[in-house]
Amino acid sequence: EDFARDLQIALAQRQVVAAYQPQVYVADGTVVGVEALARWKHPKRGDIAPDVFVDVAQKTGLLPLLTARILSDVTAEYIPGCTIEVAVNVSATQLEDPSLYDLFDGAFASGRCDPNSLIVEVTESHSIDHPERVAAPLEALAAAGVTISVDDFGTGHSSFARVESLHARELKLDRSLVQADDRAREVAQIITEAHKRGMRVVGEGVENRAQFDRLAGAGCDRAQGFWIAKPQPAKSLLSWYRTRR
Ligand code: G
Ligand code: G
Ligand code: NA
Ligand code: MN
Repeated sequence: EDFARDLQIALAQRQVVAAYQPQVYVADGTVVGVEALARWKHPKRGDIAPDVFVDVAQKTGLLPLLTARILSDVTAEYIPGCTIEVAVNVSATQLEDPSLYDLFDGAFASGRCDPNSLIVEVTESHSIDHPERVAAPLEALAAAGVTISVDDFGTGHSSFARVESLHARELKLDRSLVQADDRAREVAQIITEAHKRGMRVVGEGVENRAQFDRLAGAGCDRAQGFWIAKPQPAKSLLSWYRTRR
């Protein structure tokens, strides 16, 4: 309806933009990369969170346009020679669309997006009904050098079997695990199991030092969260980065 039409216009007019949240190595706190997160700067309603409009985009077939919009920002903000990793989100349902790969291939062809520095985070807002249909685009991305990451691990349907069927080399611990004071053992077990399988682990939603220290103690590779930095425009991220070093 109206909201869907607004979103379509917003995508075309670039009211939807990428914000970037840093990720750091847990071992030494240095910045390893950023996650690109969609933000809708609505002229009347103010900022609209992706939780709200990603659902609408999904129901109205606008997810490919959203991914194209975010990739367009990522390539526009690319700094030659900068080896920082960039993570972008795709919804699980998008994996069934064989043209997903073409969107990324277009970004690679621009020369402003290095597949070896790109992470594609698969968010399972809905379960994957046809594993055989999602395999092809993920395999193609992995073959191009992209790291597949499973988002929100530790909630819902996540399992190591599932992670392997998605060709993932990274998993992101859901913030409900990272923030729980009484789930440190569970977190440590997941990290050990991931490492055994050759995968790295990102802890997300780190909001204080205690949570960061717990991840460090459990051998977590990377961390992300408000305690490190909030999602922000590329420009302010650059000044944050300079003051940090
Ligand atoms: O930034 P925030 O925490 O509000 O994001 C909420 C959710 O929206 C996250 O689960 C994130 O994965 C999802 N999301 C953010 N940007 C995108 C995007 O560009 N595409 C898709 N499919 N999901 C996104
Ligand atoms: O996993 P997903 O892509 O859904 O998560 C990204 C979302 O989490 C973003 O919308 C971002 O704004 C939010 N986020 C990032 N860091 C934190 C944090 O430390 N605490 C909370 N509550 N949310 C965070
Ligand atoms: Na994500
Ligand atoms: Mn997540």
